Amino acid sequence: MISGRVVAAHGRRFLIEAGDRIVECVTRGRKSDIVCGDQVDFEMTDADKGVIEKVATRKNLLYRSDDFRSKLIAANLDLAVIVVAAVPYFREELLIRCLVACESADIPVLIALNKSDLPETAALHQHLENYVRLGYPQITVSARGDLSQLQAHLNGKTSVLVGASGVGKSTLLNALAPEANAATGEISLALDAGKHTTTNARLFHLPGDENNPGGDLIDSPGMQEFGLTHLSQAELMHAFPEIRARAGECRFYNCRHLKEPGCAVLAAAQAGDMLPNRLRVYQSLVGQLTS
Ligand SMILES: Nc1nc2c(ncn2[C@@H]2O[C@H](COP(=O)(O)OP(=O)(O)OP(=O)(O)O)[C@@H](O)[C@H]2O)c(=O)[nH]1
Ligand SMILES: [Mg+2]
Ligand SMILES: [Zn+2]
Repeated sequence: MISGRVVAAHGRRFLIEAGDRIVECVTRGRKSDIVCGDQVDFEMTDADKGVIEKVATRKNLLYRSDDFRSKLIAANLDLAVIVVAAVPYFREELLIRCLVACESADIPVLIALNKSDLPETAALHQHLENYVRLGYPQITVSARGDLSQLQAHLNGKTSVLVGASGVGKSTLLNALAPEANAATGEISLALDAGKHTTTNARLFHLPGDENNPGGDLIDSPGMQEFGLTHLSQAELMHAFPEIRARAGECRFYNCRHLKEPGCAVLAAAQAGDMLPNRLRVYQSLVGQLTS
């Protein structure tokens, strides 16, 4: 049996890195819940092919889910870099849902506002100050400029780039990891929307030097939605720092912060101490649990 790490997942075929070798592996039977970043044991079945026998227990797993299935993104992460951009558009609900998923999976996050070279970015930069106040580290970068600040956050870690399509995840990766060559696409101007250029998650090594150890960076396909049907009400409440901080201040001990009288969370929102969009997303997530 050989041990290795999953560096790419294409349906039920996986690329496993073992030492300096890359082996294409399949799974036994119909098992397919293996993801980029997984540590696995496999058996060779051919000169350059193998079959995965065992997946090691994960430190954490980032995934989305709808009513029908889970969509695994990456496992064993030290950091999730949530990439946002003002162009083609900023989707705040997607950011909020990514943050909730990372909070509940215990994955540290970094919000990376990309495309700082574009004039549209300034207003978004200001808006994202709200997230800094919530305790989320944030940096502003341009994939076409100096990335040393981002690099510093990635040093020695396994990180994943997540976010909407067209925000520049693959462009950032290409700038950081010369080996990557991930396809980056021109935005379809006609639709004013990002094209889905990346179709599969893929792990790349970041070069290090005498001052930094490099790291590993996983590129992931852009998403339109981030389903969170796997989270319970308690997990949802805990995943919002501004709600978590007010736990116990509501009149009712089992307050769901929807429209209960004496609710400290609703009072905070009323007073401008919670972003309306965040309250709205929280309430719609909790509402879906009970409907
Ligand atoms: N002006 C500007 N354009 C950028 C920057 N980073 C990326 N882009 C452009 O944004 C477009 C989309 O970039 P991608 O890297 O393909 O975006 P992505 O997030 O990987 O998209 P998906 O793979 O679909 O999820 C491309 O046309 C890039 O050239 C940036 O910092 N500034
Ligand atoms: Mg991409
Ligand atoms: Zn309440």
